[in-house]
Amino acid sequence: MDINTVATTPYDDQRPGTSGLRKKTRVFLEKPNYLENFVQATFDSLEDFQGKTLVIGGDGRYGNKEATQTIVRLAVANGFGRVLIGKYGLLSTPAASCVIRKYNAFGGFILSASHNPAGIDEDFGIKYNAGNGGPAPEKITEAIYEHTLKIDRYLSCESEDIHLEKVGSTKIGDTEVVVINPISDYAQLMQEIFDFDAIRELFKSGFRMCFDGMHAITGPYAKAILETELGAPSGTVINHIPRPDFGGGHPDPNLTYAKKLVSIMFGPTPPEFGAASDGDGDRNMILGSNFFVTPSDSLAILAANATLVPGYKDGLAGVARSMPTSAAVDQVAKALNIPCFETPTGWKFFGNLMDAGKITLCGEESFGTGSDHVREKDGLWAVLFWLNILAARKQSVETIVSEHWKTYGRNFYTRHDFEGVDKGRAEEMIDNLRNRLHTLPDRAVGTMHISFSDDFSYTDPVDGSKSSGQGIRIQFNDGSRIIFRLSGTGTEGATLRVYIERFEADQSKHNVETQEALSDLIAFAHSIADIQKFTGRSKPTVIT
Ligand code: VG1
Ligand code: CO
Repeated sequence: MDINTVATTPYDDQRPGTSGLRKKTRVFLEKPNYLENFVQATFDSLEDFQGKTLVIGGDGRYGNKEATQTIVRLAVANGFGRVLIGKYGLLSTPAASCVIRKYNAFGGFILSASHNPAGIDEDFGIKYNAGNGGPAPEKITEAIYEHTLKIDRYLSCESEDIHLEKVGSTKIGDTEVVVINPISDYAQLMQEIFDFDAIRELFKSGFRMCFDGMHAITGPYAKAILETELGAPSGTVINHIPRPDFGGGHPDPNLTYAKKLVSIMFGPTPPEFGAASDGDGDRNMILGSNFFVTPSDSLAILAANATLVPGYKDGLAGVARSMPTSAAVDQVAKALNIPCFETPTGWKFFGNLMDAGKITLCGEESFGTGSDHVREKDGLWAVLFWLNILAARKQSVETIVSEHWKTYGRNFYTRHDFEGVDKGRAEEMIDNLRNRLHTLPDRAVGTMHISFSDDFSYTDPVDGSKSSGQGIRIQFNDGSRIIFRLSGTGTEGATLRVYIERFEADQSKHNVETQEALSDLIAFAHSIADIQKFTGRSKPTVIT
């Protein structure tokens, strides 16, 4: 088999963002060698992978299969010994992480733009995960970017397309290419962690739930695990067939985009439990009957109830949350007397902490929760965790949450997104705020005052690497916080995210509506950052 060295020219726009390289699908299709350059630049940043295993899988979006075939050819030409591919080119993000770990792979590519819409006019993405199953750390993503700026050739080979529809193994040159069942390894891992018997009993007793696959990757996983394995009635999983355009929807599991699920859970006869996941299966939204669980609260509740789950019965080594995530889990860590780490946004920062055994659970406010069972956030895992708790406590979702607030206090929390704003102006706004940070401390807002403000930077406690410019924080003396940062996952313009939090210990004040409970802080955020002046918007596009 001949290996070809193909001449190419570099692009200057391939720096991986919060979660890999995301662009309009047409950019991948129309810019010559756009995907090849990124994949070769990744290989060029890595060492000693000859003869080793590479995993490839994606969320099934438009372009997934073709990209898989291209990557196989590059992997063969670059000397990988084995390539593992999910059937049809599919693997949810957490399943890819599971497969990389289980088969001791060198690393893997995940083809996904997560919750971003899919299709020829929407988004595509690719992300490299390392041998621990987690997103490549900044050291590697920066090296990849450096290589994309100077690449002048890539290696490929001429070979027939792989039959992605059939589980089995073939050889191309010296490389073994194996198409695997994308569900079974992941399903087995879930069975090892959770009390499947208790959850089976729960469904047998008449407990009902609705899971929204949003026409993305988790549909088949949820069908196999919830319905076939755990005995939930057929029809429990809705929108379960993955489509290349995600059914024209926006597979972002929140109150705005998971419309069908929300109409069922807030309708006249809702089931006891509702959940949804995103395009690539790593996010989760948790609902009770007529009740929404904030992701930050969900993380805290999983931590507080972890010992009810067989996989965590011996307790937690520690927990971590991204900086803008509410401090609800900090309260639980304090009570459990375990460490709590605060990392920059994005899953890549949790990996080192898990590899070093410092944390067991972690999460983000953006509907991401996970543990050291893999090195990605995991949507269905979070749903099973909740089911395990519900089976053990035999209480409603709402009761579990309000009892949690009673014990630990409530962290009122909201995120306001200003989508599609002008990038230059949004950056100016952040710069302007950064330059005024030193003037803020001691400033009074109502009965509170600002105790400190900074531009968050993080030093990894394991390898000492430093990440700066991770978000403007304004902290008040009562624990309230306002955070400003720009999204790193968009493909058009900029998205400004404003995160607002207030701690309330007084139980009699726990039932106030969230936006109302935070209204003074919201108003202050608008005035201190001059949001209207810089973005032209007086109101956010999405409120979570
Ligand atoms: C967003 C979220 C972040 C998450 C990232 C990837 O990033 O805020 O918490 O880790 O998406 O999630 P940003 O930079 O747009 O705020 V996923 O499910 O899109 O891989
Ligand atoms: Co995702």
